[in-house]
This record gives sequence, C-alpha cells and structure tokens, in this order.
Amino acid sequence: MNLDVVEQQFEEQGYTILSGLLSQRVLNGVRAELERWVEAQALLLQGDNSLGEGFADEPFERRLACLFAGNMARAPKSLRPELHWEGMYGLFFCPAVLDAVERLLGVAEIRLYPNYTVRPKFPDDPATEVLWHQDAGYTASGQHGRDDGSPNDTVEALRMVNVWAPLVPARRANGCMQFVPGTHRVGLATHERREHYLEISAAEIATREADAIDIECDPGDVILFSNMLYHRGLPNGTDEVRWSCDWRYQDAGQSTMRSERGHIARSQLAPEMVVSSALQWASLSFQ
Ligand SMILES: O=C(O)CCC(=O)C(=O)O
Repeated sequence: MNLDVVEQQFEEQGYTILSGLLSQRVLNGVRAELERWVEAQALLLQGDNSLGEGFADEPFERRLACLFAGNMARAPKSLRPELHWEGMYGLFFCPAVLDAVERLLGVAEIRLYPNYTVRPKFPDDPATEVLWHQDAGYTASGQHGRDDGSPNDTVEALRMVNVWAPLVPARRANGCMQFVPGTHRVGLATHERREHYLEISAAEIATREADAIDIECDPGDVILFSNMLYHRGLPNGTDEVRWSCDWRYQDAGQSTMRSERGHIARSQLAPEMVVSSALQWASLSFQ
C-alpha cells in the first residue's frame, strides 16, 4: 500500500480502494462470528415455533434469507451492539487500515467512531436499499443526540474516514455501493427523510447522478471514503444476502456529535486508552 497514492486518491476522488488488504485470518474471524450469530437466529426462530427447519445446510450467503423468507418484518437488518465479539477486533483494529487512516486524518489520536454496523442486505428488501446520502447528513440530522464536548463543532469540520468492507463479493446485482467521485467537495447537501433512510434532495442529486460509479469489490478489499461523499447502497436483486461491514474513524480530539463516545484505536497521548486485544474488545460495549 502506497500511502501517497492513498492520500492523493482520497483527496481528489473522495475515496480509495485498498484491494486485498485484509488477511484470510481476519475475514475468517469475522465470518465465524456471523455464522454463530446466524445459528443463534435459527435457534431463536425455532424456539418461537415460527420456523419448521433451521436451514443448517444452506451456505452462509443464503441461510439468513431462508430463515426469514416470508417473515421479513422480523428480519434483523443491521448488527451493531452485537459486534463486540473477539472476531471483530482484527477488522476494526487492523494495523494496515489504521496506517492509512492515520495518514488521511493527519493525527495519531484516532477513535473508532460509535457507528459500526454489519449489514445483511436481504434480497429484494426495500428496507436494505440505502438511498443517496452523505454520512455527514445523518450526523447533521442530530438524530443521535450530542455529547457534551464541543458545542461549536460542525459536521463539515469533522475529520472522519468511513470504511466499508464486503464479506461476500459485492456486485451491481447484489447491491454494491455507488459513489459520485468528487462530491466530497461540494458541501453538505439537503437530506430529506424517507421511510427507511435519509435521501439527498432530488434537485441536488439530479445534476450528479450521471457521474455515479459502481464500487464492485471482493472480501479482503477495504474501501475508504469521505463522510461528505455522495453514496448509496443499491438494492439486492439476487437470492443471496449481501453481507458487508461499515465503520468509521475520527480524530479523537473532536466531538462525536453523538451521545456515544466510541473507542480509542490509536493514541500517543494516552496509549493506555487504546483497545489493545480481541478479549478487551469483547469486554466492551457499544457506547
Ligand atoms: O452497505 C450499504 O449498502 C450502504 C452502506 C452505507 O451507506 C454506508 O456505509 O454509509
């Protein structure tokens, strides 16, 4: 990984793709945790008598969709507090990802922002089609409450790097991300509330949508992008679940602009605050 290239692409386009960055060991660790969680969902459904079989023979890519077929109202669309599992540590605290983030943020004090999510994007489910937005639009919507740190912080002033990693191949057909390169420089757009998500106003997206590109990628790839970049997650038109994880890092000297404080990923000033093992991560909670 050439950090100069990473920085140049991020500055110019608003994103960069780190191909094949994650080791098989890290991917296996995440996958094992999710397979355990899917198994637990199967047992819960069986306990409720709402399921005849556990679909234990279905592959990871299909099992969750089989479990909740015809029962989508109950299907879990995102995992967040659940993610304090040992197997997630290698992903959220991956040294190579943190090296890139440190270069992009230009600071050695880095917080894992309190917004980390695994998304099982179900087939043909409008609730998992993520509409055009900037992550900053969600922060600005104020729906998360603020901490008491810096009342003068503005969303535009937040120094943040977003991360997205596929856990199965992500293609246009199963709902890969789309980006509009360069839009991290156009300022905060107007976000309007829709049924499931916020969406950039039709007038603001209309002039830019023609420049949208598909971000097709594979497990092991890591996408870094600006919290100001226009992006969306396409609908999943296949019969498999499009599993992915998205998380964010922030200059730890700044407010989270949420009631949660996140967790320290790197620090020279207070190294004792850094989450330094998988066991420690599993002992912490979403906060
Ligand atoms: O995974 C998706 O489809 C969308 C994710 C997203 O919008 C994000 O990570 O900000």
